[in-house]
Amino acid sequence: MFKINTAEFIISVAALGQIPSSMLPEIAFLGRSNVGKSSLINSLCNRKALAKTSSQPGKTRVINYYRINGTIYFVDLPGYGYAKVPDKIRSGWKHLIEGYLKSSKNLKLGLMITDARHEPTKLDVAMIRWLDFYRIPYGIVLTKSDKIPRHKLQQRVKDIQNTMQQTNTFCRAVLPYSSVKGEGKPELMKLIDQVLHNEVNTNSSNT
Ligand SMILES: Nc1nc2c(ncn2[C@@H]2O[C@H](COP(=O)(O)OP(=O)(O)OP(=O)(O)O)[C@@H](O)[C@H]2O)c(=O)[nH]1
Ligand SMILES: [Mg+2]
Repeated sequence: MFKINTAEFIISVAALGQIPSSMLPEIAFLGRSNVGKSSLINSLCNRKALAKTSSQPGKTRVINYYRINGTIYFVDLPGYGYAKVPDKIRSGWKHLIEGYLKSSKNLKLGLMITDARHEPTKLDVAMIRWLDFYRIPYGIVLTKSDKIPRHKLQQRVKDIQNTMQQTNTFCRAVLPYSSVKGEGKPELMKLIDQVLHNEVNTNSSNT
């Protein structure tokens, strides 16, 4: 089972040219602003403030790299879809996120984070299509699961699983998660472990 022993902040990147060249495998965290990407990183690493979190949307405006166990990178991407952001900044984020997805050769897994209380947005669906287009394996993580009644959560997981089975090939799992309660952590760690150790199961058709 994948276990996190050390986690350290490495670099914030505001432009594609600054992306570190490294051979370490990467796991990217993507999703709308304020869905809990940074909180998820802290929860996985058992740290309170490794990644900066905020109740104010739009906190992460750069790509943040964290090195885990000295051997892999967690990549915290800027949250998209926050309405109150000037167009110019928004298009800058889009450029950064898409540029990263397009060019990252070491990206092993995308974690697409959505708020368990809401259906995935149009932007989430667009992002999922991107991941499929670039043949990047991904998991869909329904975060803030502590804020929704059990039966609704189970129904949402089922609905998304059904949609994924019908349309997508690169989705590996749909997992509920609570960064407050730690729910979903073993399952997510297992998925990370699988992609890091079982290449056959990930990019096998990406030849
Ligand atoms: N109850 C609950 N609150 C959460 C959970 N995850 C995140 N939050 C809260 O949601 C807010 C946003 O969390 P962040 O982790 O900063 O979200 P983000 O996706 O990194 O946001 P940006 O950096 O703006 O893109 C904070 O107030 C968190 O405390 C969760 O699992 N449960
Ligand atoms: Mg953040």
